[in-house]
Amino acid sequence: MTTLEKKLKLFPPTFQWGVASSAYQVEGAVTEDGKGPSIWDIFSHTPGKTSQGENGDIACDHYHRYSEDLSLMKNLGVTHYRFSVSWPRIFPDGRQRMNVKGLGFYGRMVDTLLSHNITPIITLYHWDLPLALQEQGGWQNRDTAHAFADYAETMVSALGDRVKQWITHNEPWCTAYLGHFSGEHAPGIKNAQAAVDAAHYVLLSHALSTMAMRATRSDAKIGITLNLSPVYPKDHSQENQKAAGLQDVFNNRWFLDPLFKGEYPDELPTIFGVNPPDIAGDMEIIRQPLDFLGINYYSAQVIAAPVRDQAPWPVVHITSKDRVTAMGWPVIPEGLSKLLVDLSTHYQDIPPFIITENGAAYEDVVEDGKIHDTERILYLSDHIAAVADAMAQDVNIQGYYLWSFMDNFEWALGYSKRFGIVHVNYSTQERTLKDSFLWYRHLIKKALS
Ligand code: GCO
Repeated sequence: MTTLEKKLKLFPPTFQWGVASSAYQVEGAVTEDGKGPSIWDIFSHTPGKTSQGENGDIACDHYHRYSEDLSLMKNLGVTHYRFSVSWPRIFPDGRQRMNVKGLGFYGRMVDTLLSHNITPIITLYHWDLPLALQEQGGWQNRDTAHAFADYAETMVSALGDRVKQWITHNEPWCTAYLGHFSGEHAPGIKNAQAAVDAAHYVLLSHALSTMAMRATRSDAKIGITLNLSPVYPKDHSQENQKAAGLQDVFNNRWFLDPLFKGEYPDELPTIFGVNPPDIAGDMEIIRQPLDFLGINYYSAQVIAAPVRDQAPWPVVHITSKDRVTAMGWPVIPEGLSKLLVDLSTHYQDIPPFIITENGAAYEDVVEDGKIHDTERILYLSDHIAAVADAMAQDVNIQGYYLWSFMDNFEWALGYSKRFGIVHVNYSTQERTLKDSFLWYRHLIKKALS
């Protein structure tokens, strides 16, 4: 028996063993059945924005092949599937005009999952904002928060009888920072004030939608998913601890503090050089009680202060690159247990956790129709063991969703990075099970037996 198998008894029978995906990364069919354009449709078609100009027009063609894909998922034996809804399929113009055909697609997905005994968990925003809303200022416009609450309410009214768990936003850090500061993601804005404002209105939209969904269905379980990355100072020197502290604000506390303390960290203006909007009453609204916190964990960082200051704030990453994924991300499983234990001690009002994403990209090689992705198996096994270690320290963790079910469109990196446990041949759309699929299937079976 492996060390991980010994730890499996720590997982309760109700534990959610899942896989995750997102609409724009897998669906394709970007103009089908009345879908409106999203900011990612435009961004990915703008020269120079994605690796080799790749886009999600076809992606894994999941919109047409969902039935085959969900059968594979049944074969995998997962208890849960986390997917996102494309907002512009439901509201092609951002608001008001509802597209019944778009809603129909997600209704079919949900029914198929339930017929396979797989419980759906839906993310409402995984970055594909309707273009029509971007044209009115997108996340820099407070009104977008209200449009989002209306969309959330529509979804819960339509599917809330069958879907009980809802995630408002996926990784607001990426929406704010990558979308509005570094410009690496749609809508490609590069402005500190825009980033800090977008973060605020995304948080507000999270809270307004949470209230609207609860008013519609009191049995809806609602959370938000943050990408969190713990920070270790290089040593105990004061300057390195300070640098690590700033990085922790940037990586984690920028969103955690408003959600669970009702305030922004004091250091935020030091990092961005600007203040968040100071609007009376917003912080109290943002601090809605939640049913769970979704955590996406990939890696951790070791941080030191640089010799000279560098923008936007003085820290340097010196994390060891001994063991890295194809993304160049260091493999640090113990960072996940540290994160979970630290969060539950530092935030008094924090709800139970669900690991909504964890996984790794590697250079997969297809040999005789097989993919022996041993590095991915090791990554997954070490991280699931880290979840068990946190549970052994009394941290309440309700689920683990592997990112990702199948290879897909990795945003600005196009199709160059493969995170799936199902291999996708993008020329033929053929699916091939990787060894990690077989390994995960075996693990889930053991855990549930
Ligand atoms: C994110 C997203 C996913 C990514 C995954 C790998 O974390 O960026 O939720 O859409 O594909 O994380 O980078």
